[in-house]
Amino acid sequence: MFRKILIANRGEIALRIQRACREMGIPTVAVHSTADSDAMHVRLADESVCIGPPAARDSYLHFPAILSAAVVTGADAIHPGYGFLSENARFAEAVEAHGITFIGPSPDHMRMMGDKIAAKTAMAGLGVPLVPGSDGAVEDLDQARRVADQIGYPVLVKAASGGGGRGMKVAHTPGTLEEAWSIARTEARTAFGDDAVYLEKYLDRPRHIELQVLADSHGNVVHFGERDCSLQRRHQKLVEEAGSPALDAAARDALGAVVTAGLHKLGYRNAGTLEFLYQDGQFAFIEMNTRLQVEHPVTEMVCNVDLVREQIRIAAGETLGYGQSDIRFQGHAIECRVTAEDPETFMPAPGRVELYQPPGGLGVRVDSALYAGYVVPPFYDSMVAKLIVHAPTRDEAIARMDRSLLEFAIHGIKTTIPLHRRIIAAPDFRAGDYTIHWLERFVGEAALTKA
Ligand code: MV4
Repeated sequence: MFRKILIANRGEIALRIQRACREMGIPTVAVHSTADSDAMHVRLADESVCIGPPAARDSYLHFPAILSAAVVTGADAIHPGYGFLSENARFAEAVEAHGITFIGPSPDHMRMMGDKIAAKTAMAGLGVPLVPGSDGAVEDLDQARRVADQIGYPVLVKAASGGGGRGMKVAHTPGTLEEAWSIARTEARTAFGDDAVYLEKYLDRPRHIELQVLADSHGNVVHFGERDCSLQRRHQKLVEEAGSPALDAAARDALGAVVTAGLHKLGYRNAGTLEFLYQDGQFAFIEMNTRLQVEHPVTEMVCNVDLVREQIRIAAGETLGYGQSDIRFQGHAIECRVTAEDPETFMPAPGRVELYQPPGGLGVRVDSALYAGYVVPPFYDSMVAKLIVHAPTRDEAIARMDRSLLEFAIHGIKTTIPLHRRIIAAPDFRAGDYTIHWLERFVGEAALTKA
């Protein structure tokens, strides 16, 4: 096992990783920018190193600062968390070049999944279902026209290096393909420095369902079921649930069997999440994330597993020690991501937390690095807390989330707690009847009734 783990992140996820390490008896090193000297992840770490000024590119993204912090403190492993350097293959290589273990997949697998075309090609070869589309990259507009005619409109032009919805353009008719094509390519070039694009059939009302997997370095691969992440606004997820209200056990088992067999063949290692669009009873793979995800707690609650502990054990070369039949799905879990934003305009609202009173009781979990007196800095992601509830049934989980949101008091800054209360009360949400477009309509309607 590792002697000391450096956590290359901040906020609630740095704390989450620290908690797993402490329970495993592994000392931790926190790194922080000058804006985070008073942060909870620094206060609770065994050791901390200041790695630079507030701008992430000069601190949390700065290879030399993080690597030197690991070397001087004698850390023998680095956990990247999510965001920042978590999916950076060059960083993983640099870590390994220093004789330090990167807690994650191999750099080659990270690079493969970072290229959406390579990821789709690999998954197709492994029997994972895809959205109908181009076979690899589309080189020019003529080829785009031929592919679009073949798969049928509407089509989506997507950037190979894309993410967060950037470099993605829909063409509803042949007459609009040229414009979609050139906008997507330009956006891809400016945002990612790579203008490679591909084409897919545009699905107009899918759910976003993702599957959590773990693989050890001895060929054992298991899945921990799905999360429904359809409730998003501008590619920011607000609410996630495990399992999906749209799936039954048979559908989950079938998808899980295909995916775990595929990743076994691929030789994948550590945690991974496969993203699917789900429409009309069909799954279509779109992307794979090679990191721990923000919403991992809902999976932990229904499967009674510590995914961070498992990531660390796998990176240290241990075997999983259990198989798919040992993994049971118990009850239902829901997560609300609370951000420091105006709940109506979504304007960032950093500032001083005057009072912090998290909810409690049976089946309630709060992952947060907030405390009374803390000043939320303006430089980073606005998420300040994840409220996760677990209950035997979905209806009971909804009731538990409702009362937990009522108990949750964060004073001094604006938060999205009031919006979460409205979402949880919405009949469509209660019925599990929503797609990736539901939330944007819901918040749009609210703005209209106000005006
Ligand atoms: C799609 C799609 C519809 N059809 N692909 C958005 C970001 C990227 N991860 C994939 N995305 C989408 N790909 C096809 N063929 C709709 C989206 C999409 C979306 C997907 C998941 C969650 C939220 C979304 C919001 C808008 C569009």
